[in-house]
Amino acid sequence: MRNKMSAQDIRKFLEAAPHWRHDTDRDAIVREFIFADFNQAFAFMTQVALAAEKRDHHPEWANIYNRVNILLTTHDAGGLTAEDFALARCADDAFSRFALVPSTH
Ligand code: H2B
Repeated sequence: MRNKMSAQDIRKFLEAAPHWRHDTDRDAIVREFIFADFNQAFAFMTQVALAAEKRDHHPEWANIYNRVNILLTTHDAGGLTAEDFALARCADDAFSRFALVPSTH
């Protein structure tokens, strides 16, 4: 069983990754990513999906056109673990590689 993060661990993560927010009802971290268009949003989701599958740790997420909302929590642990922070960093890294201008089709 993976260890749940302490309040201090969560605070530290949020200081380093300020675009994420702690959803205390779910004991999850959430972030909205906004792209230039659907193409970029879906390309981003593909990258995060591959990272998730590799880590055997999967997001709860939704996509509406150019927006992707991600919620991360560890279902097996009933709250946040280091796996959630690691996948959040993967998502942030992937996002940082997108130039937020529409792709040419
Ligand atoms: N993802 C997340 N976010 N939480 C989990 O507890 C989890 C997962 N468990 N992906 C994994 C898969 C588990 O169901 C499999 C059997 O390893």
